[in-house]
Amino acid sequence: MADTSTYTPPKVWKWDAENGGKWSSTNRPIAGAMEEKELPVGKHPHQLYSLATPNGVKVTVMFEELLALGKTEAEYDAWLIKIGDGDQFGSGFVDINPNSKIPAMMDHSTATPTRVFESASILFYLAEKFDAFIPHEPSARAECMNWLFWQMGSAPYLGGGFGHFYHYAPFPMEYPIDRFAMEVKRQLDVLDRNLADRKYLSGDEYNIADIATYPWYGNLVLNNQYEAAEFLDVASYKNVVRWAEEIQARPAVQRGRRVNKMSGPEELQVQNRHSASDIS
Ligand SMILES: N[C@@H](CCC(=O)N[C@@H](CS)C(=O)NCC(=O)O)C(=O)O
Repeated sequence: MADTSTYTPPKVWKWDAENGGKWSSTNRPIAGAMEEKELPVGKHPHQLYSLATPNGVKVTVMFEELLALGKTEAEYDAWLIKIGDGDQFGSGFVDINPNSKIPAMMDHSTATPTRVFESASILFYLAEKFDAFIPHEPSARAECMNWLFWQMGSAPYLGGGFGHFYHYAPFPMEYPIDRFAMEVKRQLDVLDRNLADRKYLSGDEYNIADIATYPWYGNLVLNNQYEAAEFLDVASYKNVVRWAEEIQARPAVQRGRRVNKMSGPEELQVQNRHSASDIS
């Protein structure tokens, strides 16, 4: 690899707010609220504040799956959080998620409202609350959690690593693209080997491990994000492609993908969702 770097790190890192990257207007090295801003509250028990990124879609798919199963008490209002405009730094949002990242949820059906942040924490909370999409038997439950936690630990290499440098960075850089492409291909191979003799990630049943993993790795192999299908030769991960196609065909997944969406064809966007009829 050619040594093309002209950058020498200073003794102490300093924030360059104008570094020009895709997210430079919102990325910052400090936490906490930047402005007073209350969040709206709708009439349903669950108030979701989110955006249809892979982490956001996990939760809207979960809600739509629960409703499709007939769990009417899983009704929810989904409010759009525009992370490009900095909505995640408003005081109301930070009260729910001190980490200032979507998705975040309030459950108003508990004695005092319960805040839930981190996508896997929300999936687990809803799975336990509605006794759905999580196995009961201890070994099966452990295997489900293995893959759920695998996803949470792995996807940052795909999104923050590979996706950032391949798709969003202001110019192509060989070293990080090479490093993260190698890791993402290794992860796809992990998934592919696991799915060789299993229908779903943790066995025969579709559950929160699949719901968490599809929006990242499913969308990647179906070329729905980063336009990297050819670069990563995703077609060679045949079991992952089979699994992703099957999940993508589920009506609840089709519905969940559209909630809090603010890009793509306008007729597919449901920026705020308050009832089933909002998704035509
Ligand atoms: N580990 C978190 C990650 C959430 C996350 O990274 N959310 C991104 C969108 S996918 C976000 O809100 N970014 C806004 C920001 O970084 O300011 C989860 O799974 O909930």
